[in-house]
Amino acid sequence: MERVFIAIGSNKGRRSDNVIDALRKMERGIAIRKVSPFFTTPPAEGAKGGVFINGAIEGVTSLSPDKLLLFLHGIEKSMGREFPHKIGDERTIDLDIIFYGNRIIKTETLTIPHHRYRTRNFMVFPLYEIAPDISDPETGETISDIYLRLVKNGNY
Ligand code: PH2
Ligand code: MG
Ligand code: MG
Repeated sequence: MERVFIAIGSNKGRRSDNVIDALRKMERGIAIRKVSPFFTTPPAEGAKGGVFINGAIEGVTSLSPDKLLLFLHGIEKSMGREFPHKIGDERTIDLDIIFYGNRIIKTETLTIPHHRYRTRNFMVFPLYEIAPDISDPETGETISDIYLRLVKNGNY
């Protein structure tokens, strides 16, 4: 069993309904331990469409990293996401693995910790609410350190 953190985003359709639907589906493969508050966030990095809601969960799973990725993709597909993802597309649901235990993984299909989470308010702010004290296995910083850096740089 590994502890995992997953970022959740939606900017298409009934966003809060989509999130609840995704949480229910995730529980088929992940024992959810914590759910963060959800924030409304402006589309960043050229994303098209409307305002997002973003949050994160902490859970425990026996799925391997690759199986977890397939499991999350299956949920995205079942909720109308097109594959392969087109960069910037509006999405009913986006489920991204931020941490998988303390593992550092870099393959063609999977980068853990998430390759951009450290500079993304919409990932760090929810994570800070549920896991301020955990350390990034790659940099050793706590989520609190990363959060404070973003806020001090005026990124909020
Ligand atoms: N996800 C992206 C790109 N831009 N912007 C916000 N506000 N929220 C997101 O979840 C998001 C984004 C790529 O997955
Ligand atoms: Mg994403
Ligand atoms: Mg994604």
